[in-house]
Amino acid sequence: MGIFSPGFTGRRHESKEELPPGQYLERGFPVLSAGPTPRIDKRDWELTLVTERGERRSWNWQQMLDLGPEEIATDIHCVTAWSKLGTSWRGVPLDRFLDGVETEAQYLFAGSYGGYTTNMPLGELKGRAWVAFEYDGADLDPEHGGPARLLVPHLYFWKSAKWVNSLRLLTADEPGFWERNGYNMHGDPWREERYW
Ligand SMILES: Nc1nc2c(c(=O)[nH]1)N[C@H]1C(S)=C(S)[C@@H](COP(=O)(O)O)O[C@H]1N2
Ligand SMILES: [Mo]
Repeated sequence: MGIFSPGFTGRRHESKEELPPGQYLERGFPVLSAGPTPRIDKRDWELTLVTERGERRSWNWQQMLDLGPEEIATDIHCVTAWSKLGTSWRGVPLDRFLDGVETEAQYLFAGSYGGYTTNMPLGELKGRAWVAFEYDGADLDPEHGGPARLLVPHLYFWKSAKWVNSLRLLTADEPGFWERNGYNMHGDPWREERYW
């Protein structure tokens, strides 16, 4: 039932315009951070991908932009039960970072400045995950993960690691910060995969 318009180049609209079970509609944009907000200058920002064999690739801010960002229109769902419909973002698809990477990995383990981590299955992220750096036409606020955060809107929002700076490819699943504290290893809001 999702709306997807592949003909409209450079823009992705993936809003179901519907609330998953147990969610309510939020008009504001709550901030949920497990610790203090790190202040990372774009000039110092770096993202590192590490494969299961220890091969590494890194991007600075400009190199990340050179991968080709796109507009994203999507709904987001927090496990604390708020959802926002039709939010607008700009970000680089995860697929671009994985281009040409040889891997047998089945899981992505994202890490952030400040130490936050979260895990998710890699196979379902094609076309559905971004490194996002703009929200609603403006630079992403530090409180919301700026300069750049992961955006994985088909899973509960705790999987969208703010201040992302590492992407580890794993062959065996590993719990991240909230997953070690009882949150679901997958986190599909349509199946209410909230906790273990
Ligand atoms: N680095 C980091 N990323 C994080 C979090 C966090 O505490 N630290 N909280 C997660 C949770 S539980 C949610 S609901 C969303 C909240 O994002 P927001 O503060 O932009 O609403 O970020 C997720 N990403
Ligand atoms: Mo959350």
